[in-house]
Amino acid sequence: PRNFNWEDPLNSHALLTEDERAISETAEAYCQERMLPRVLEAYRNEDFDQKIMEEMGELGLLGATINGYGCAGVSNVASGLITKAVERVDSGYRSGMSVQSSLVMGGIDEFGTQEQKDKFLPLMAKGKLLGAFGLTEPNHGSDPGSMETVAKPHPTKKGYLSISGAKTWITNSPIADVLMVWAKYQETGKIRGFLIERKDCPPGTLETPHIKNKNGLRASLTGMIQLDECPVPEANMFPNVEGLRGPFACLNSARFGIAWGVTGALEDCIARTRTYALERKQFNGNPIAKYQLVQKKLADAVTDAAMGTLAAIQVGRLKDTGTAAPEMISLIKRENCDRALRNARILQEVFGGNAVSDEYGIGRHVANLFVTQTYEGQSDIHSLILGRAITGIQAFV
Ligand code: TGC
Ligand code: FAD
Repeated sequence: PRNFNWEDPLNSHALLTEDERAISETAEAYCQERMLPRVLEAYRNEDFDQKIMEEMGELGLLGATINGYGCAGVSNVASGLITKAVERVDSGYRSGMSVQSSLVMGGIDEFGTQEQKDKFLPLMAKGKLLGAFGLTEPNHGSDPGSMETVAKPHPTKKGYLSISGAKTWITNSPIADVLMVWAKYQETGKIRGFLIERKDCPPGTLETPHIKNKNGLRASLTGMIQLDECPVPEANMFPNVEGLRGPFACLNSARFGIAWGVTGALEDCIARTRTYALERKQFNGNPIAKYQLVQKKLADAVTDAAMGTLAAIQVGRLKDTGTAAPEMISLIKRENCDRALRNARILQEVFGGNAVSDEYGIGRHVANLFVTQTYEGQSDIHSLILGRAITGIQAFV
């Protein structure tokens, strides 16, 4: 039978369970009906509507792979499908969700004490408490191991640590209630994770200034985290994880999510370009979709989106069985982000001058996809992670 579907050319749908299909349909319906109508204004005004997190919470889309605490406990593939639905609308909305779900809730679920889990996870699952993840610093992005933020015993408050330092480019930081900050613990010199609650910080010890005028990811809020001898209870430190393994374990899930999400953004670029190319006529009244050069652009993009989806499903299945190596996640994060960005840039050409109008959506995806290629390990850094695994020689320093 000739059942080729350009929207799912390799029939990845056939690899999904009934539950995964149902979750995907729920997420896609919410995103298309409720999120999409808001994105143009949000992007123009650099405005993130916090209600979106609560709406996602009501639908069970936050921290979806976590078992218990009001979370859905779904497969990694199902969570990838949710991410893809959100990023089909906008990478910025997916960013807000990734930080909440994969980085902060995922980190608390993996490394938190029972008290920390009980306190934060149920409210975060409902989107009523918002999280941020602070690893990157002004002088240390690709190399977080050299971070300068430090946690030392508090000089006056017993049972408290004092944290000082600056984090930058932090998604959600201007509005986050709980900030997961990674700092060097002075006693051992090792990196440890801390949960800093905004409401408990005395004035002047925590500032989270908004980084404005971004030229990508404008529907997501980004800021700094500035800590000046901020008192943090010792009970808010993750007890049993030290070194970079802590933040990188959180990043494994978030990077996996990005590999899924960007295929959603690319698929939206494909659908928008196809519609435009069929409607726009040039030379003898022909739709530009008739011209081979335009068709090749679509063929390349559809091929890369299909391959990216299959690879993400495979890694998701391995992740469910606990057998996904971090290098596999680096492989799909790098490849899917690079391909999505490259194809989106080329598809943008099909819109001619209209590509410059934000009404067409394609320019927004291109600007966003640059950021996806940069954060959570820039693509060249993932090349070096893979190169190290292939050769046994590390090339970072
Ligand atoms: P290296 O020697 O490679 O590793 C140090 C320790 O960490 C362990 N480890 C991992 N553990 C779990 N999962 C992983 N993926 C891991 N990778 C490494 C490793 O076993 C070792 O453990 P131990 O116990 O022996 O100490 O460390 P390195 O300093 O040489 O690392 C180099 C490099 C380049 C790989 C790493 O620093 C890196 O990945 N850099 C990229 C930085 C990054 O991804 N930043 C992300 C910031 S968060 C963010 O961008 C959120 S955006 C969210 C959004 O808005 O969507
Ligand atoms: P640099 O590390 O200075 O790198 C600059 C360039 O040099 C890159 O191309 C890099 O690949 C290259 N390079 C660096 N070292 C090497 C090397 N050894 N070999 C070859 N090339 C190299 N961080 C968080 O902690 N939490 C967040 O929520 C968060 N959200 C973000 C949101 C946005 C919108 C953005 C833009 C960033 C966000 N980040 C966040 C930060 C992001 O993770 C960093 O920007 C990223 O890790 C790169 O670090 P850097 O910007 O310092 O670049």
